Amino acid sequence: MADIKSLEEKFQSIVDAETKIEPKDWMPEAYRKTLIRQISQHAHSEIVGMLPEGNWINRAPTLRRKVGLLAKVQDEAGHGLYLYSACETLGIERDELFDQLHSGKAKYSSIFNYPTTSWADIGAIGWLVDGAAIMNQVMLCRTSYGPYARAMVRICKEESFHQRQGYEILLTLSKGSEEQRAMLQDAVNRWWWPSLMMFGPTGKESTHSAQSMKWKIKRKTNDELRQQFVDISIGQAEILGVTLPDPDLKYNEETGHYDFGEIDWEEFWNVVKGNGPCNKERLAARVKASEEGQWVRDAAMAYAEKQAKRKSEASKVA
Ligand code: FAQ
Repeated sequence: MADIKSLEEKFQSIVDAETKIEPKDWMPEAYRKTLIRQISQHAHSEIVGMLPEGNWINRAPTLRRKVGLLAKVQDEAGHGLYLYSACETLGIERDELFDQLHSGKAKYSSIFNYPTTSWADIGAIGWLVDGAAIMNQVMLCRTSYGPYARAMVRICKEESFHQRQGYEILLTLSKGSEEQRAMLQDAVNRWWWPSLMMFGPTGKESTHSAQSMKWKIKRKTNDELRQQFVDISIGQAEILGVTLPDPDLKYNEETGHYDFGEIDWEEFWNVVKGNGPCNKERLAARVKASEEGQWVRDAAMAYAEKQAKRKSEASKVA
């Protein structure tokens, strides 16, 4: 018992000294579990996040837009793969992570349970959803676990491109016809609040924050990041000529930040618990993709086994 305590103290002093924790280092079991939970939820979010946008690849308005969107959706797949790999360094198999997603045991970001009903939604996802994701992920480049921090550096660079491709789509719509401007406003009306929810629950409802901040897994609270996101979005909305759907948005001279209205937390928890507009559809799509891809994994395993067998037979002969 005393041993564990001194190991934990030593671990905390390493974290406090800003030295990265690496896979073979000793770590408290709860630290490992928290990381597996967060990194796997993050990986699942990237993979499920391909679905709402994938819906528009064959309906993109021009070849240039299609190429941009295809590249973005492929990047999300890559992010999922880096993150699953980072998660595996903590001693969990990828199959188990997939089982957790497919059985509904693992969470993924609430935002991907909303539908993409118009082309402007693709712009709004880039501007707001990727924008919110970057706000959160920049701090994760300094997270205490080495493999996660290193994966985040590359992911953030790619997310910045995603944010700009989305904003550019909206900028083009903002200079278009009345109908296009209405489509832009409608998309912003639907994506604004769910984007604020992405940062996670507020105050004490954020049950993991205090411990994760102590371990420097998280560097800022959900509320701090949400506020930063609101503050930077105001000027960007002005350039687009859109109104953010919150009558309570107002600059506060005292705090130097924008005050904003009450988030509908009932809606948030409802979506997190699996009752959002697209939860069932999203999970069904992932389960179907996994089942249909089983033969590829089986073939790859059979090939690897055959190669290993040949290699061991060859070494016996030699
Ligand atoms: N949705 O105590 P906290 C992207 C859960 S990637 C669903 O505050 P924590 C790229 C939370 O898991 C977007 N559940 O938790 C892209 C916990 O439940 P549990 C994803 C949520 O971990 C863009 C409970 O509530 N980004 O968008 C959500 O300290 C465009 C209590 O919450 C990441 O995953 C939510 N929004 O803080 C792809 C970043 N929020 O596990 C395609 C990494 C909270 O106890 C297109 N993750 N919950 O059952 C993080 O930074 C953190 O995990 C937070 C939550 C900040 C998300």
